[in-house]
Amino acid sequence: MFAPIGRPRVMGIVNVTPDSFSDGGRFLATDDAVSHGHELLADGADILDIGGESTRPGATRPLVGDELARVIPVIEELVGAGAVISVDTMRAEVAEAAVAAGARIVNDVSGGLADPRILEVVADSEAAYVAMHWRAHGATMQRFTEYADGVVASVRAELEARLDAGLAAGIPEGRIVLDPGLGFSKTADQNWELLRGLDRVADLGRPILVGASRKAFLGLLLADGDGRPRPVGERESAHAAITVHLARAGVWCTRVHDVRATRDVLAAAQRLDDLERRDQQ
Ligand code: PMM
Repeated sequence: MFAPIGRPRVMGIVNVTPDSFSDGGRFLATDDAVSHGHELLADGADILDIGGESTRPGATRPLVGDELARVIPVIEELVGAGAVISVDTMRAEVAEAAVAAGARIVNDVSGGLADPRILEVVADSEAAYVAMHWRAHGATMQRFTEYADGVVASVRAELEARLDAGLAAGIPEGRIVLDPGLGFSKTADQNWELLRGLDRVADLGRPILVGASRKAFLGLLLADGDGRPRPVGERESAHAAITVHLARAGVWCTRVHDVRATRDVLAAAQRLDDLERRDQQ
């Protein structure tokens, strides 16, 4: 899963939620989520990230039983189709059931802070663990955007603490991935600073995953003359520039909604990089 392939892995997002800001709950039904997963695989997704809890600012949390009912049948189906599955959850119970159903990655946006037992669940499995930078649940997260040492140094330090917590729980270092958590307790400017400072997070020595796709900071960047943010579905061309940046920064994985567009951008960037390498020889 971590062998170099010359480009970032592309993780396609399958949100099985009624209130996700980016796809508006279109994939709530199991069958719809599964067929969306198949589409993303056909578009070239390396990994599918299946989540049953919306983390949008202000979102309320689902009951654990509802989260399980949303994600487990979808994971079972898509594992059966041979896909590499990541489960997007902050809950140990959901992570445990997902891994039992064949998920190979636990993507925990809270980095073990929301439910620390998740670290033990991962340690007892063979799954990889994505620890994202996080400070609070969606209802309050935008109250916590103060970074005493500047956003890059603070996020780096807080992620290092999550890495240490994962190691202390027994997760082998080689299975841990770090994510700066764009949009989670971050202002738009702070997201840009983090994108610019990715190498300082990468120097913690772990593979990096980044999720920028369709996020609000892109909507603000592309706002119209009256300050109205660009609608969620119309942010892809700006995201393409970020994809090139992520490829150049050597990130392990980019988490996206539009897999096809992302693979296209990566193909073009890779072609140019190949020529540059040739000319340097
Ligand atoms: N963003 C969202 C959800 N899960 N997981 C990781 N590792 N990184 C992210 O940036 C991330 C995530 C929220 O975005 P969505 O509602 O569009 O899925």
